[in-house]
Parts: sequence; C-alpha cells; structure tokens
Amino acid sequence: MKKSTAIAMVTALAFVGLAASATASVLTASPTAPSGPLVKVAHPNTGVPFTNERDLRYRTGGADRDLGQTFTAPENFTAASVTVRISANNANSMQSGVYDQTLTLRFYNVTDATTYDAANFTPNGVYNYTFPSSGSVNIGDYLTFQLDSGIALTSGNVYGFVLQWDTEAANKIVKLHHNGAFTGYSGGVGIEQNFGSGTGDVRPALAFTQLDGTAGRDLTFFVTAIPEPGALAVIGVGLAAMIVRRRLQRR
Ligand SMILES: [Ca+2]
Ligand SMILES: [Ca+2]
Repeated sequence: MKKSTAIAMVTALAFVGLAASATASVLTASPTAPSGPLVKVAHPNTGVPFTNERDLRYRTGGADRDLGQTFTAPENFTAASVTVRISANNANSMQSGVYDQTLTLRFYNVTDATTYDAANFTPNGVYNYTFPSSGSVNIGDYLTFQLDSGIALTSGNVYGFVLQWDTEAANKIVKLHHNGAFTGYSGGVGIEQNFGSGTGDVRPALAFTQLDGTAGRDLTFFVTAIPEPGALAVIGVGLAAMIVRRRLQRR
C-alpha cells in the first residue's frame, strides 16, 4: 500500500469516528426482555397487569411528562444499557407522534434510594436516541437504550435515569409499564416530572415527584453490564485453547 493511500485511509477513518460521535446513541425495540441484567425490576405477577401504565409525553394540546427511575448498583460494574417496557394495554399505549422522534436519556448520581428531590440528582451523562419508525416497534416491546461506552457504577451507590422527549408535537405519547401496587423494589423509586397544560409548554428546571403520585411505584426496567475485562480475558483464553486444539487435531 502506498503511504499516501494509508494516510488517506487513516484520515477517512478519523472522520468516520467524528461522525459516529455526533450521531444518536443506539435504541432498540424488542418483544423480549434483555438477557442477564444486573438490575431487574418487573412485576412479579403472571398475566402482566398492563393497565399499570404512565404517559411519557410532550404533546400539543395537553399536559406533558418526563419519566424516570432510580436504582442501587448491586456491585461495581459498568452499565451498558437501560431498558424500559412499552405498555400493551391497548393501541393507545403508543401514539402516532412518537415515531422517528428524538428521545433523551439523562443519567444521574443520586444521594439515596428513597429521594426524588431533584436537588439530590447530579448529572452523569446525556444520551440522545431516535425512537423507532412506525412498523418497527410494537406495544409491549422492551426499549433498550445503549449507554455508548458505558457508565462506571459503584456498589451500593444510587443512580437514576430520566427519559424525555425533546420537542412538543401532536400525539407524542408512549406509555411505560410500571409495577402498580407492588412495592417489592426498595433500591430506588419511580419518578416523574409534570409540566405544561396545553401547547407551547416549556420544560422547567428539574422538579420530580413520585411515579404516578404513589409511594413505592417503580418502572418496569432493567440495567445490563458490560462484561468485565477479566471475563473477556477468560473467554479469550478459551477461544485460543479451542483454536490450538483444532489445529492439533488436523495434523
Ligand atoms: Ca421502589
Ligand atoms: Ca403540552
């Protein structure tokens, strides 16, 4: 390869890197829950009571709401993704104004597992996503928000995330499933921020209240971990051993 070609390729790759950092983070919709989450809060009942839903909305002609959840890290780990679930109560659980729209996840360090006072929330990352297009997301789906290169979390510390639409538009409502009266998760609290009443509403400085106005309610949510370097090394050694064994078998 010519030196000039190599330089051109490196330059091109550098531009690809810059472009990638400016694009939206990865949001996927799936009918199945994420595998191997470190934090899992889902309603324990069978026959999922999907009527436990709460609007995440920023709509013209009505009041608006951000939704979030705090949780306690069960060990030291790097958070890879956060998942919430779209309610499947009826077709109204996901309305027409949400497709291809920008949805922002704000991640926070929180002082304790019972507070929802915004004064106790310290910003620890902002991620922008594009909601899936019509036809590629269904009610009942799990929405998984990848946290790019991950967020390092410390065992026993409390963290939180808040989801919010960036702009107000007609029918911009998706309903997220929560655990209703089940209060089995003590590691955090469901939170929401209500604002506006019609059209042209502007989101105020953070002022959270408890989810659904009721103590103990939590979103159905999951947090997954990036495999530790130690675990990756074990996998790497295993792969190397397998390759060596196959080569020896061919002789
Ligand atoms: Ca709780
Ligand atoms: Ca509004």
